[in-house]
Amino acid sequence: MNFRAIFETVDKEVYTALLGEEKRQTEGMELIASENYVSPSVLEVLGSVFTNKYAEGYPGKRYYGGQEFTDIVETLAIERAKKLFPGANFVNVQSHSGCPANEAVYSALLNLGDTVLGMDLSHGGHLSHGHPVTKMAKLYNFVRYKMKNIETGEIDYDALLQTAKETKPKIILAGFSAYPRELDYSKFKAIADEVGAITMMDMAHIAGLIAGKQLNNPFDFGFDIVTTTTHKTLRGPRGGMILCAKEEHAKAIDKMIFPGLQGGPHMHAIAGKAVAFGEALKPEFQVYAKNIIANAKAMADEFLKNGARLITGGTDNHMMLIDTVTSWGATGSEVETVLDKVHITLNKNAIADDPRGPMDPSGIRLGTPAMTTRGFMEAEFRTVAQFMMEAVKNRENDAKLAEIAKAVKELNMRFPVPGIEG
Ligand code: DSN
Repeated sequence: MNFRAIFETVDKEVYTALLGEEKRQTEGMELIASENYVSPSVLEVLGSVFTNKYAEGYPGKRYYGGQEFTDIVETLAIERAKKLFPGANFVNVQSHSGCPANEAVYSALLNLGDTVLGMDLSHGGHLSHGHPVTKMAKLYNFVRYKMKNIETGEIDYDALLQTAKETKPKIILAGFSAYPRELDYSKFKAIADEVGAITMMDMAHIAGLIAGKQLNNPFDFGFDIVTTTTHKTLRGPRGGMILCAKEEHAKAIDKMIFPGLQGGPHMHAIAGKAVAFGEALKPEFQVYAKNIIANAKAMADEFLKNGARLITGGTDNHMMLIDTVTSWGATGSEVETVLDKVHITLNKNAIADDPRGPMDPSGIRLGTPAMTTRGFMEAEFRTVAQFMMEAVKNRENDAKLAEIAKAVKELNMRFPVPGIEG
């Protein structure tokens, strides 16, 4: 049966939007550091009958009947995650995404008013690490650490220790959504041990690079808890996951996910996680992870060679942060807008201690996971950097922008998007 043809006749409006999005993704160059393209198998199971099933509880202990196949896929997701991240002795795959995963950990392990020590947002931390606008910041006391040197990305571990001694955090939280360097997990662990804190890492951005054995696994350094999304470098469906070394933490977190914060798990997403984790266990995923980093380094080199200022001076992972005001005399928002015109998608982003506001900050963030999935290698990423710099330089010249847009589209069309028929 041709489901697509049926869909077209039953809901023309959504069908037309779907075609539009497929065209946008095919013609466009996706440089948003947190996005990726899932495999056709993940897409297939996400649109499958698993979406029909309620499965409150956990495998073998559910509140509804008919769980013989949901139990299989959830158990597969858990066991595969344990293999991907050795040291994760207990895994919860039911969290709907990254923010809820972090919220579940705080809610399970903290009392109201307890302190968490996390990375400052403008130095790379995430909203869900206690930014004042969030609900979590009203319930718990979040204190901050920062980079010591913005030009190298070195974290100020001395200040981190000092703050930890002064504020006695219950959790010390590593992890970020805009930081291009590797963390020194052994230093986090030593500081946490000194003040009796739980160690937690939010690896959402780099989960695929850890699974692909290109970056360090926090469990190897004695970390207690790791949270993640499953759809960034890990290349699975949208979703979250919480991994624990110790049973006492895992038990409290499982109870907090269900029934504390969520009802029925999204079984189609959990089945998608199982498929994606199976893919990530294959040797070719390690090659993919290696290419992501090599491509990011090549792209960073191309920007640096041309005089751009990169926050931390380069990258060790999949992402770059560029100070566009200093580099090109354009705000992050202006750069995002002009690049949209040439089919290149990325996001404006605050840089460390940014004097500008969040809707028009001083920089951009970009990354290589999505286009590496499509097959771009270092040469293509260097070309992309050139396209970007050309477009920003000619931002008032519509004829030149049209020329660049055509070249970008031509390059993209040579690299198909998985799951979209050519
Ligand atoms: N929205 C994600 C990102 O872009 O980093 C984090 O939640």
